[in-house]
Amino acid sequence: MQIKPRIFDDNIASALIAQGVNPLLAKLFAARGIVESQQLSANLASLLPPQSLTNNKAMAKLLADAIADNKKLLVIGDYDADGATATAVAVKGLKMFGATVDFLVPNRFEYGYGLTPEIVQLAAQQKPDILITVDNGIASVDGVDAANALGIQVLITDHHLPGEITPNAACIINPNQHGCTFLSKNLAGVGVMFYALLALRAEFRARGKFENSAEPNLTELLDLVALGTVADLVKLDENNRILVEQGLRRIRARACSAGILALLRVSGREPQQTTAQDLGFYLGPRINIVKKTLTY
Ligand SMILES: [Mn+2]
Repeated sequence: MQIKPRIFDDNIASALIAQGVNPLLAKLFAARGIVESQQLSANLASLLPPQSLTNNKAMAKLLADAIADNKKLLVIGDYDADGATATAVAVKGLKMFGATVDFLVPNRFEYGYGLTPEIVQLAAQQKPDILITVDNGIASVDGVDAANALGIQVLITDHHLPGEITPNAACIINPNQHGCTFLSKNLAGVGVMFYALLALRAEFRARGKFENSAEPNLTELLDLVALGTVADLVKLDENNRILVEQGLRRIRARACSAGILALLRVSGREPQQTTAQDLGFYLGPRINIVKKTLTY
């Protein structure tokens, strides 16, 4: 075994100490790229603004129009932990705004990965007006063409790196697409979908939809966002750390999905003491394993 010391800048560590950070922690934080104590905040108010994700405003308008027109939405997910939680966040979140929405998680071995033309054929049987991909879609050039040919609009939410050609979708949000200026490139698929919902709520707020009714409380979805983010092994940068910490707090307070409580139970974990490690090593694998054993 080799022990490799992490290099840190003494000046930064000293500045953190001056800002009230414990001296040992200051060194550890400095070695992990923290330069000011503000970055340690886990407040939701410190999240990057939803409108700063390129195209998210346009996405929100399309979703708000679709919901207002009572269009039939179909979420196209994936069945690893990020894809599954992104699907759940999409369906639960869109329903909070009154959407008519269902989901389809295709068998990767039968239909391939992403929005393939085969999956579009399968989805078309449900007669959706709009397909919304979560945690996939950025590479689905042929699938989006197939959907367009059938008159089905496609909205892509993804975080994977794009290829040279991007699909001809009505809207794409992806922090890693060319030209996206969003400051965190590390959102998981579930985080991207959560950001779409934050922008949608802002759009409906601007349209006066909540003047006589309560705004949906999107923080109720953060347990799932935390699970997908940790299980997908994306970098826990400042923005992701806020999402995960807030989700963990909800899980510890048992203010979370019944599914997460059930996974904790079969894992022999106490909800009150849930850590990111539990999400990564006990819960995530219990969702991911399904893709190897399930034949549906
Ligand atoms: Mn993912």
